[in-house]
Amino acid sequence: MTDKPITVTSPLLPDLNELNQLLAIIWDSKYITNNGHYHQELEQALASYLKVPYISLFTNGTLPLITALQAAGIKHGEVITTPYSFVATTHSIWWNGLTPVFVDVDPVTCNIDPQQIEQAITDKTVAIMPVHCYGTPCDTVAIQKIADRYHLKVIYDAAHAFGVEQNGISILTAGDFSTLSFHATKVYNTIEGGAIVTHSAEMKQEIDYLKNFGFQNETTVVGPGINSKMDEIRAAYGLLNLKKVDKAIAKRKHVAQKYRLALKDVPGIKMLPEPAGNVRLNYSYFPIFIDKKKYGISRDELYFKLKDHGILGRRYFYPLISSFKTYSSIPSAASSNLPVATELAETVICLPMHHLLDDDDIEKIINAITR
Ligand code: T4K
Repeated sequence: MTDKPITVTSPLLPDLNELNQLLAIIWDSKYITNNGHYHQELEQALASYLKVPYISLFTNGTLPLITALQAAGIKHGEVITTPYSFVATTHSIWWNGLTPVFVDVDPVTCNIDPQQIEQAITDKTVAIMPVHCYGTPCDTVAIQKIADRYHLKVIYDAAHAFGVEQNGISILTAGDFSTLSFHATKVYNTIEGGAIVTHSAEMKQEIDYLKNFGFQNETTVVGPGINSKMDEIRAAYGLLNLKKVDKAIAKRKHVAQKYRLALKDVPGIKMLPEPAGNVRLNYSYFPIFIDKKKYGISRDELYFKLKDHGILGRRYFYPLISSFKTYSSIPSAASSNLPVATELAETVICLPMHHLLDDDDIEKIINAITR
């Protein structure tokens, strides 16, 4: 058993010798960014691995959200979104000068509730930005029906949903755009990184212009783009990590199974149900929800007790985005409008979940919770 703190996650790292070999090639080529060889190779490899038609790499997972809204041509209006996410989701709406409209989530999946989406639509609504929270697929069919009925764009924040599939089809093909994060804390990482998945070569082209200042060629700028390109070093790192990601996901699945078995009968601890149907999960997070009355102590008491034992879970996603000062004056941000999300945020702890946890670590975590 290790005395080192057990962190909520640990980055998947490529083999250092293999990385050094690729670095030597990059050094030799002196081509280190701007759609270089490894950038192109990683885009192809990811499109194939993720079973998506078109993907554009980015330097993180926030700029794809900002850029997708721009690529969708949305300049004014309201975007319906979830408050139960990482703050980058809503920030991307704000950075585009659009108004976020928060609606409540489903208590079972933690994802945006389609019925609530429909009720929040006004004549200013232009788009929906759902999140596949913890990698659990949203109700993409219901969301698309609403989007079609009201002519709305759908931009999925799929930061947690790398490799998630339903009936053999990538969840990233839902909506108009899906965005990914390849941050160090994610199932698959390029240190920092991200991507947009789209449906057409034309849209990929548009996105590729926008992530390179809007340059179409040496002398033509098609729009006010930004610089959000991934460099060659991280693309090479990403290619190597792609070879290891399946094994890492399998290890995460093992951890999830152990947690499920050990915690299923603990009074006052709720876990997400395994999704019905043929879903390939990525086990990116393992949230538990604490009912103080039944468990005996509150979420925060447990959170800090675990910390004392060197177990560093995280309260993703507390506080709710809608409760941050930046957003709290928006009418839809009132907690009375978001009772389910408020409850989830106040009761959640994400347990350590990564490929390096061994059975002793898992036992230590389970003992600390069940004792
Ligand atoms: N949309 C959604 C739904 C997201 O969840 C995120 C990001 C985004 C959009 C935006 O994507 P990016 O622009 O970030 O690509 C983390 C991540 O920084 C963030 O990427 C992630 N979501 C969010 C949920 O979590 P922190 O502040 O909790 O991370 P931090 O630094 O406290 O790390 C957590 C633990 O991970 C540490 O205790 C130890 C371990 N760790 C972390 C790093 C960075 C390592 O072992 N090595 C490392 O290098 O935000």
